[in-house]
Amino acid sequence: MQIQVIRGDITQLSVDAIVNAANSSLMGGGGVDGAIHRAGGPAILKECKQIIARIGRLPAGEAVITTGGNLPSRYVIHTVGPVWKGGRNQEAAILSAAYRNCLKLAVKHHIKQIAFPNISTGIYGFPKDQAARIALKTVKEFCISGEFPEEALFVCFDEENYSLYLSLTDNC
Ligand code: AR6
Repeated sequence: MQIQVIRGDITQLSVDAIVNAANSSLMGGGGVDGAIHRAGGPAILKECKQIIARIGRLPAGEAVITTGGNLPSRYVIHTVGPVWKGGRNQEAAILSAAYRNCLKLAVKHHIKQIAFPNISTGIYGFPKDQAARIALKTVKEFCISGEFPEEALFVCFDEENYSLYLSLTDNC
């Protein structure tokens, strides 16, 4: 899998799928979630409501897929990262599961390019350095497990995450 690090707004990307750092209600929120729903329009929320009617809530670490609505990207994969509570509440394992389950959904839907925001590192307060290491390790390990998307993009919105990802990958 090719791994790319870029800085910018994930809603502007034209890829097969972008990932949303949502909450368990899937009803939208602030941060990247708010930006995706604003830019993607009501079709995304409509599908989220149908999913929630079926499953109740999306547990942290799991992922579901909807249309990209008005976004340049075809799909949105919604996942829920862990809320940081000090690090002894399975936060690392849940964050890793969130990335992994997005990748599994991508494979299932023949998605070749998947773009991730820095899940949990905003409102949910996960330390950025640890989160970046977990994200990269999970994506790399996924490649050993069988089928995988051709390209994973890490889209960093803030300078701190961007510098971290660059320092942890080869394209620095
Ligand atoms: N494009 C890419 N990354 C972005 C964008 C954007 N347009 N906007 C923010 N980020 P956050 P969380 C980055 O808070 O921590 C929501 O209310 C941001 O700089 O969006 O997983 C949900 O509904 C940060 O690095 O998500 C949940 O309630 C990263 O995205 C809660 O926030 C994640 O920050 C989820 O919190």
